[in-house]
Amino acid sequence: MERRGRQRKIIHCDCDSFYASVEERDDPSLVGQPLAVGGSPNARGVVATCNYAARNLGVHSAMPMSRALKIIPWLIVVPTNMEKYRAASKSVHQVFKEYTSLIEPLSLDEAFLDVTDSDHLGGSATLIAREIRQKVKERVGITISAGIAPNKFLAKIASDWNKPDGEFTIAPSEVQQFILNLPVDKIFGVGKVTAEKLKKLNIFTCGDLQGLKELDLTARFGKFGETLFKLCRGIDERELSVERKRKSLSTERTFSKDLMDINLCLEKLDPLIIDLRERLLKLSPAPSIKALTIKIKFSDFTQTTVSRQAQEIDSSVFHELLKKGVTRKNTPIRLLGVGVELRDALSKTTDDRQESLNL
Ligand code: DCP
Ligand code: MG
Repeated sequence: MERRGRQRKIIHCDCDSFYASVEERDDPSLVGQPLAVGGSPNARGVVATCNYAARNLGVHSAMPMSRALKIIPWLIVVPTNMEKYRAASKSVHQVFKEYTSLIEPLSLDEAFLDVTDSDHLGGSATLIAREIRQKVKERVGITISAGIAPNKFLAKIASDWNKPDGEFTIAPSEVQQFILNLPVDKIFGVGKVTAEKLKKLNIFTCGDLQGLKELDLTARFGKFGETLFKLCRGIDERELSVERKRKSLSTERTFSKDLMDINLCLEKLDPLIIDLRERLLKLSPAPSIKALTIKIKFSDFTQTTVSRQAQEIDSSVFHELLKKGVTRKNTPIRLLGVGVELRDALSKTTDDRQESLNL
């Protein structure tokens, strides 16, 4: 892989007390008051999140609302309004997109950004993170914290370091020093059970963990031991899982003998349509079709495509498109293809007015 071995620049962004911040933005009288967003205490609801004023008094996410109210009787409780949070999330993610297309969204309020190849602000990941935080504040009206580091593991830890409304950079040269004192339970995958096991071995920090040989770790923790060996040294090679939206899907066939007439072409088209249908069914989530497309390559290697807007696979539409396409040249056909264009694509719209003929 090209990028392997290169020093990467990863930013982890995470909005602060997200739902609560959106509610405070929309009702400034809530600011500074302990506030919880979530289900009603009577209906055994739980705290989805709470602002830092409530956290400082001991309330936290996933706590029963009735318990939260026992801890802070004057706690203000606001019901969740997902529509509002989704809109805010969209605006936040819009800001991310201004800096890189390599984004791994983790939840409504959280994402990894790979800005290794970004030219913004002289390529400084710290300055990019700062500008993102500023823009989110201005445009969305909430605060977001950021962690900047050479990999996902460290970036995620760093975003929590100065929360709320903070940022923290772990430069490559600082990784070794930083990791030494990091408690082992900060490593993802190290839950209570593993942390307890390690404690019995007198291992509390990543520095302590570095004292164990890789073989010891795999003997004790299996495959996870290998991961632990790397993580406690600040090494995490995971790439971002970037969601790439499929814009189209197609299947085609080159024939061993050129097809001489339209009936033969129509006959060869049907298995291709069946294949396309099957491939579409395998896509998850089920995509929404925008247009059907026929591709024809003539024996002189010129090719043409014909498309029409459609919501579903329809053999008769493909047949019509084929008939239209073959009339464009009086030459035998060496390849036929069928395809669909999918919705939510950034590609140009395709309809009968935009047929192309690349002769
Ligand atoms: N959430 C939820 N139930 C949970 C945890 C979270 O409904 N058990 C929702 C509410 C949060 C949002 O997801 O606002 C984001 O989750 P985070 O873990 O990022 O928490 P916050 O953004 O609220 O706080 P923080 O400042 O710690 O990021
Ligand atoms: Mg958050």
